[in-house]
Amino acid sequence: MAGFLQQPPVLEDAWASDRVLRETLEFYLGDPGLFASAEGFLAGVGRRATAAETLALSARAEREPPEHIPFSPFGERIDEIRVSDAYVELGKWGVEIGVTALPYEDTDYGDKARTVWAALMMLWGPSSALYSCPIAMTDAAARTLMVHGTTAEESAVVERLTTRDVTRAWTSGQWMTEMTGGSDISRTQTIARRDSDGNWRLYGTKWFTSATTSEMALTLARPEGAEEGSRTLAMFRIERFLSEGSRNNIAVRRLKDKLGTRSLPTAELELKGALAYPVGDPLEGGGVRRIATMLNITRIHNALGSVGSLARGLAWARAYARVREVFGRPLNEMPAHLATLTDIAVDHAAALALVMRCCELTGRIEHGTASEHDEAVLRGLTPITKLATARWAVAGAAEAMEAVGGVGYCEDSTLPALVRNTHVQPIWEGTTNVLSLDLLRAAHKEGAIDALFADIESTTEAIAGDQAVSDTAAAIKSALGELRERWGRMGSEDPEASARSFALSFASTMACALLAKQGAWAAERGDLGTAARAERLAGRGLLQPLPPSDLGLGMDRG
Ligand code: UCC
Repeated sequence: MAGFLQQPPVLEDAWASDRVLRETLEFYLGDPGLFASAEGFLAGVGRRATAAETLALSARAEREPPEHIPFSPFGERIDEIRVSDAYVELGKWGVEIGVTALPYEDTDYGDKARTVWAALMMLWGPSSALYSCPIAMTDAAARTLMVHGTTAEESAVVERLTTRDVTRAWTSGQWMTEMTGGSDISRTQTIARRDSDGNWRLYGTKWFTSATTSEMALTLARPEGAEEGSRTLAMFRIERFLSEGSRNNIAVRRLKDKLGTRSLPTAELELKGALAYPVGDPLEGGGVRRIATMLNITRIHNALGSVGSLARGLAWARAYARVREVFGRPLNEMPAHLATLTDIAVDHAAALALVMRCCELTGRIEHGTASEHDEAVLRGLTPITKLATARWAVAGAAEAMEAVGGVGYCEDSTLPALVRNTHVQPIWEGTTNVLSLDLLRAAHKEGAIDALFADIESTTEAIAGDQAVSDTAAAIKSALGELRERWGRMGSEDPEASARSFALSFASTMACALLAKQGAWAAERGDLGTAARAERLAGRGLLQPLPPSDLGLGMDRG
């Protein structure tokens, strides 16, 4: 029977087809020689990221979820977690191309290494079948041990976490969440007890431990006898196996049955006197402050994951629009459809701008070239970037699935997995509200809001006279005026209810300023795309509605 057969969409080369990513990297590097050198290897990664074999590995990892084997055939407790070899292979590829190593290597990129690395993550991440999760925690643990560690053992661990040699490479987990709270860490119940031989042992239950096959983790525990609250918690390094190869006293209660991230093991663990090594003096407390170093890096990884979801969703939607015909016209010529894809593209560019700025500042801090202003900006920019990009990604992934129609709703299109996996973004490493409250903490403790205001204002001033973006600059200025007023009002009332609306508005305004600056630069080189994206972002409105005045309505008490 000769009938209609839809030509399948084919994903394009992830680097060669992503003009926005290439332009953004070139802009942030600010040096054609460095860009050419980065492009030399990113082009190869981009080709492989969307090659049929890689996509097949990704899809197989999604179909082969981890398995918990509690006992050996003869009844010995082994608590083995088996993961798909496709997932492992995608991880090895990542380690070899430097997803954990590049920021720590001595390269010509200097303090721009994080920027090049961000582009690398944009290419590898969406095809990694969530191996990006252990990589996030590995990178963050390495940085945390470099900042807070002092011992030779800690340096040796950092070397394992940052090597490209897959035969020696370790990954790290982050065991923080307990049944008492994922957000409120002060309620941590795990106790650290010191043995007569001076070793520390941990007793407690960790309720969400992702990438549980990692060789080590950083975790929090309360030294026995220490006061309640978060200040007394200490940070520990813990390894799954002891030096002689036997298992540490860690039992796997069960694997979580999650909406998405199915290729990735997330377990509940019982620490039954597990040997652990304090990072710093555990009796001093300060564990939350120390593990916050880790959180700030994983939050940037989270944002990279969100940009990756937007990029991959958009790539599928574009691929489909190129081959699909409707009402006698190619789908990619239908104005309604193009308007929808344009708004996903604007969100993608905005999210990419925010995360690139975070990586630029992180690179400076890591290389000792950051100013105090840079540090304060990054402290505020990290939570708003994480919270806003996650929300944009959830909306964008759903929109991309809709753009592929009924086939997009079917598992074998891979779009349902994209949508499921993207839904974890606003949840892991702090929800939208928790991060909005973190912005308030950063404002009060580290002057982050003042630094962010100053940063956006100086960026906007610098481009106000540039014809390609002058209207956008005026819109940013007006949003900034309103944001300053709102911030002033928040100082005289309880700011918590307004925190979310304020943080989301700040994120859009900051993203718009960054895009406008990049757009002005690109316009001089003859490309008006980014200026147009910035204009569209501003045209959609940079400010969120104020919070409801009657908070009782949420609980039906109004
Ligand atoms: O539970 C989770 C699992 C979700 C499901 C995952 C499934 C699959 C995953 C797939 C992955 C791909 S995720 C939830 C993880 N939990 C969090 O993200 C924590 C959220 N909570 C927070 O962020 C809180 O704000 C805390 C815990 C960081 C702080 O709470 P406290 O107890 O109120 O602490 P303080 O007193 O405000 O802060 C303690 C110290 C202070 O410094 P000092 O001691 O010098 O005064 C703070 O300034 O820590 C400092 N601090 C920070 N410093 C707090 N946050 C930060 C920060 N972000 N940066 C720098």
